[in-house]
Amino acid sequence: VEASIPEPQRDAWKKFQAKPFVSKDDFEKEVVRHVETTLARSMFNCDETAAYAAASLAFRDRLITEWNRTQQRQTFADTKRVYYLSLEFLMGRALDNAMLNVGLKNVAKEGLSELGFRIEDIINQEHDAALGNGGLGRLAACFLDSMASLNFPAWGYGLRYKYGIFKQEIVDGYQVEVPDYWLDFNPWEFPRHDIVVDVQFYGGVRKYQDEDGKNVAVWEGGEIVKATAYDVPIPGFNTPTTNNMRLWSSKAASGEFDFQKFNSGDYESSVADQQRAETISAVLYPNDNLDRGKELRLKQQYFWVAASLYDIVRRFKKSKRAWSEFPDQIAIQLNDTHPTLAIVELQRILIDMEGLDWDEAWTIVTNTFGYTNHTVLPEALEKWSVPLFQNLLPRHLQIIYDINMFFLQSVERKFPGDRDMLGRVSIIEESQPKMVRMAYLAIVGSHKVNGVAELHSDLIKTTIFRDFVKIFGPDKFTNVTNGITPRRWLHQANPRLSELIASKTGGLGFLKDLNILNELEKFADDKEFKKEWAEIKYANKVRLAKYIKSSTGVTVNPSSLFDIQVKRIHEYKRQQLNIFGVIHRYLTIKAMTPNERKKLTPRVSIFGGKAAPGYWMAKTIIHLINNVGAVINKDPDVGDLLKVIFLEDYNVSKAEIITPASDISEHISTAGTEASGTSNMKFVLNGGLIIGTCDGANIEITREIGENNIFLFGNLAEDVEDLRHTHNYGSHTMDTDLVKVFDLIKSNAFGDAGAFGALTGSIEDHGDYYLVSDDFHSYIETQALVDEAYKDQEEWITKTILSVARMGFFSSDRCINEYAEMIWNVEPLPVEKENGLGKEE
Ligand code: CR1
Repeated sequence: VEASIPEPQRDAWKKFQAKPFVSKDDFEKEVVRHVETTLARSMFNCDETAAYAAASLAFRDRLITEWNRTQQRQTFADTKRVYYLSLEFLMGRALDNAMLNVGLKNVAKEGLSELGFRIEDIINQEHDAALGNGGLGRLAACFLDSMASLNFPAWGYGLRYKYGIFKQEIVDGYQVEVPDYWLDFNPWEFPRHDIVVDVQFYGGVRKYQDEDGKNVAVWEGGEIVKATAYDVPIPGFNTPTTNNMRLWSSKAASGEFDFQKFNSGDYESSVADQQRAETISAVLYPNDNLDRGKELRLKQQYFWVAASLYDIVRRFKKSKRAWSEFPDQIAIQLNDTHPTLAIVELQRILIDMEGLDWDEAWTIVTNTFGYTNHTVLPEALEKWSVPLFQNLLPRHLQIIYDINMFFLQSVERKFPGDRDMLGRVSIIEESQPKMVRMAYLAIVGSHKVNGVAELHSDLIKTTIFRDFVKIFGPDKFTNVTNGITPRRWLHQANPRLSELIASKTGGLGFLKDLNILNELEKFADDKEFKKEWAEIKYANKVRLAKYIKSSTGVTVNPSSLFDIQVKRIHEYKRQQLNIFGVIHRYLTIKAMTPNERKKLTPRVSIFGGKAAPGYWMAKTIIHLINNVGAVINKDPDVGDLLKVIFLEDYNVSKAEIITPASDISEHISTAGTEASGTSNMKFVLNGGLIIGTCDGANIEITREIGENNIFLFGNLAEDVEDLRHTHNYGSHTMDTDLVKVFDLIKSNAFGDAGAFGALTGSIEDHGDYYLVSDDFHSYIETQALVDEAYKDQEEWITKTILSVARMGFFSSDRCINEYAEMIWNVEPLPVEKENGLGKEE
């Protein structure tokens, strides 16, 4: 820790050291000060926006004081640190989370009330930080929360996109994308104008032998872009530990060259350079589980990786340790293949800049990195064309070729003469053009590779990475089943449920040790407890019903069964199966007598999620859902028996309202396609049951909560391949109920059927890759079981209590402890609680 103030003057500093506020009065004082000074408003001129800004600034100041202390403590302790590299961090809102994690939400609530505001209104002013697409980005956010809460010395590294995931509007039933400019006012970030890294692109490589006969490679020419650091404090729950998320923003290097251009009157092109550089961190690619191979994306990846590694290496070099100690001090986790270039960059730094031998460097590299795979979908596996690489990162391409050569030599030694194997596992795919297979590079350059749920981790070992298990042995491959932070997804999203649980389990301890939820089992048949439990669910449904009314105009009855599917729209996640099921239900209702209708369980089918802007089929599914809703919601024969809602612009803050309000949620991917899923965990933790396929984490959820408490249906992963084969080469007979659904669509009942031809055609005529027809019958039957089960409310409530009681395993704290032990080999840095910090509410 650098300290520039000499000893004699330090007393004055100590005396006036920042003191984080603890009391209501001090909080109010801070708010008023920020309104008057930071926001430059005159007294009494404060609307909700300004009150949000001031309250956030007050909390930010508090977090940053703790952040400084945490960084000092961690530097002083000099223990191993974790760096979590993720191109996405889907953080959502920060104020509510900050208040809860430091244990001062009640203080803030009373303080704001004295100043004339309701805390909910203030919290609602905040714009989501939406630097992610879906599960992968939200997982990174949950992990940051857990690492801080468990006192791990850990940093997140990412990109500071100017535009996060687009805002979704629904116009005439269609998705329209609107840019998400979120940085207008962001009190949670600290620009670090003193932390700037030069990142090089393009140019060429000059090779020569130095006096000692050593081969030297110099990467020269090309262009330089500047990376500026923006730091975001990450508060742990009930601990002073406040970790860091460092996001990089790009800017043109304003070197002499630009200056010359500018002076010589070439103003336009100097501005163009500036803009081109700023484009790098301008926008998040809006694809979930899809790789489009665009050059700008590769530029983003290298920009972020180069800046982060420079930062990490610089910090290490200050410790003056030997290079061999690098992996004892640093663990770097690659969140999917997006940061795989970090492997190559570290090797380049060690051999080209620091002069280490190849082997010495490679040992350090492989002991430093761990790689998490998040998908088996072929269209999501990253590959970059060799010519593109050659142009943008010429030195890196050479190093990749060398890594590949040494790797293939070792394979050859192990499997002599197996040329097929060499071709299959080569990091370079011999296609036209040649491609760099990033997942293979990530495996070869890491010491551990993990999947995100048991089935998924088994699948990668037996399918896409089979050969690598033979080469490296099975111990290199492991599983860490995903989890979620109970702080945001229970305490923050469902405060009443959290309070009830706290009252029965002796306080908020369950938020740090989620297995304490087990104690709820003994209340599963407790009349009084069940009543309160049910009241809370009902209140959460009323809250969602109000939101539905205000956002869509549709009135829904909170006593109906709320059936929710919210996640990115994707054919493999099968929202089409759900909406076809809804249409089937509609047909059934229409065919019923009034007496029969009386016996039916009324349902509200709620959908939400974004489609990637270029994913036509996903957009068609959204269109169909909206058109079906428009017809059903105004059909007098149906009334309250069925309502269909599409919630616009699903995001983290909306998930906090939606998740606690479900009775049943849908996790119905084609078996073997959803690596884990994490919203399944959120819904069960909030007292909802799920209908799902035997896929991803659904399987482990079933094991934990018991198969009586979940509605499973559909074909198994092991049978998918054969079924697809039959579709394509045998006979493909459509499910008869699904045919009726398609007939209704084709009768233009939901608008011009031509609009949905590609969707129905993909199932009827083009092989039904996602097995919609194969699973339809089982899905419909299982939904009927849900209807029946819901009629017995006593039994239903018992099921939900038992399920919540058994969800302890799915805390992201458990995941982080597993990563720490099996992959990172790091220990937490315990902290003494300081005065007034981490108080429980
Ligand atoms: C998976 O599709 C999983 C998350 C987080 C996604 C989802 O099932 O829960 O990762 N994969 O592990 C992904 O985005 C690029 O791959």
